[in-house]
Amino acid sequence: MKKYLLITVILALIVAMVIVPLLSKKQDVPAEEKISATFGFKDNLATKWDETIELTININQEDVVKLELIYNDSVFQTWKNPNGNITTKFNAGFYGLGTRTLQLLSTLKDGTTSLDSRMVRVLSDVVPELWIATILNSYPHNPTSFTQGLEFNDNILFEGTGQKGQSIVAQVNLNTGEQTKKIGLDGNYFGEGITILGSKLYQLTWEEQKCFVYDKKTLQLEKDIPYIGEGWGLCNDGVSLIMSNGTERLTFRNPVTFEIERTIDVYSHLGPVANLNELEYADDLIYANIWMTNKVAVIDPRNGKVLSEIDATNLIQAGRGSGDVLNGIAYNAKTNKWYMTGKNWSKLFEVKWTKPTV
Ligand SMILES: [Ca+2]
Repeated sequence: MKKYLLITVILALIVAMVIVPLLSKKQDVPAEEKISATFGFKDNLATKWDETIELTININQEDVVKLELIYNDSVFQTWKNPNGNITTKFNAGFYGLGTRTLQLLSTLKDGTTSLDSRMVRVLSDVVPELWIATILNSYPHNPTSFTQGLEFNDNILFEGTGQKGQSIVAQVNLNTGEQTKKIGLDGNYFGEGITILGSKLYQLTWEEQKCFVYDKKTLQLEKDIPYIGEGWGLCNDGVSLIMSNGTERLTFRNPVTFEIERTIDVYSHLGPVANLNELEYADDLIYANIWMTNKVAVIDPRNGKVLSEIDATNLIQAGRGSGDVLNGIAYNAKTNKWYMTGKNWSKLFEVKWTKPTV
């Protein structure tokens, strides 16, 4: 009997010392933080440019002494001792198109605060018109040119190309496709967009974070300017350089210092238009190749709204051959003519835009 009693006591001790503490051990998960005031809508919010919406705010505790509505890090509205739920009018287009943060900061009597934070996506109020690119004339294009920038200046065609070891910037004879003057980049650089402003030709690099500045007549390299991030397409409005980086964002830069002056986020009525690549500026509009598509977005430079979308599928069938994607759009202001090509295409086209017949 004593033996069984001993075993029973040992088992009881094991249960008391090991199993019970294990079962009763407090969970390490902190108590759920209570948010004193919350937005009435679920998850995040999508709204349109210039659309005024009604926000409902739920007050979840009685001792809230201050409530602040914060949009894009600025306090838009403040309530003291809010009583009951609140409804307020709000226009998210204040900072233009794009994705921003909307927050409710509530302060309790004892000074503790809590935050309800959401994302707001402001879409364009414009449904883009659909245009079709049709071919007017066909010219030879060097199929070894991995086109990254295409621009006319004083009736001369300039082209910048990519790929490490093959990147160049060149003056090109439109009729023959011959590169009449060219400069090759060091093999460490992958050339991207080009544009000409004043007497300078600017050429971006993809990941090397350097913009090369040349004399536009001699193509002699004068200097390079560092920048942060990727470089894709480049154009200018006569004052600022306008640069794409593969997202929906276009950055306006000072041509001397390369400092950022402003940015716009490019949106249609459906959402952001990303992968913006080669650019062209004409008649107060920005034209942007959309990488990996047959499309060009026509953008209002003031606010990033996509006004039209050009379908260039006709060009793919006629000129791509074994080449890569459509990329390269240039306007000749002297002749009022438009040109497009693609990476390693054997043809470059004079084009016009037409609206499709229904
Ligand atoms: Ca261009």
